[in-house]
Amino acid sequence: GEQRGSIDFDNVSFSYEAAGGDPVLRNVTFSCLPGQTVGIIGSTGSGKSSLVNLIPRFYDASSGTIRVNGKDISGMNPRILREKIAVVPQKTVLFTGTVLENICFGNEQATREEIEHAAKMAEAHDFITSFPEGYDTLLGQKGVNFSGGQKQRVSIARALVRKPEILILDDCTSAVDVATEANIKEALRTYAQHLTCLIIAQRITSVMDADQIVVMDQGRIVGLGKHEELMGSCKVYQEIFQS
Ligand code: DUT
Repeated sequence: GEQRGSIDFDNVSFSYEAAGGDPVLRNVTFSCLPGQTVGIIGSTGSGKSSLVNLIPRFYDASSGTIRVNGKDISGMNPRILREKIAVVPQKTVLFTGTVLENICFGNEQATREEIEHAAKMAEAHDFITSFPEGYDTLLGQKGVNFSGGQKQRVSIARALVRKPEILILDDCTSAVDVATEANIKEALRTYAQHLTCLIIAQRITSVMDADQIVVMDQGRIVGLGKHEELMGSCKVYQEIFQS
């Protein structure tokens, strides 16, 4: 349908404690169209991860409504909801096993072609194939040790091989250099045009070219728009830009 990959937050508040906890999200409202790239930026503790973790229902909102593809997620089966959504977490989790096993984890029916395509989009294929064993390279205790940025790219490939409608990158390109990160975003634009992407980042260059940018401060959205608009209107964004 036409709404594949749309996300709507309507006056969403959230606290980690069921009763009376300090809200970490306050009256969050924004919409994301199918295929859009949305950047999320803000200081540490401002609620960026909490916000995206509500989308696959890792936690449920305390009040307000979240819709995915136009449907209120509070009435959806989390397992079915999560089939559409891939989250690349802040902390990369790779296990002892081959690169191939690590990319396919949770998606063992993926074909070799699908795996290589995902790895190419994540800018991982070239460094993987530069190892003599290629995709059969063993990671972990008895294997090779990838760099932080290489691990993050394997983790992104793992998300892409699932062919999600919504991809959430939770500050998972921090160890990837700016040029490589730009290549990943370009590959996603080219090969996954209908994929909705939410990108949490610390660096402004990671979100500058997004269709819209959500600026978070103390659990609230304090800016919403494109880079140029925010540079003209949002003090918090200007401060991040200058830092
Ligand atoms: N918080 C909890 N419990 C959790 C996770 C976070 O109480 O399991 C609090 C810490 C913080 C607020 O929620 O006061 C928002 O945290 P979040 O991790 O969402 O903020 P962030 O913007 O993603 O911070 P960072 O950039 O450091 O990842």
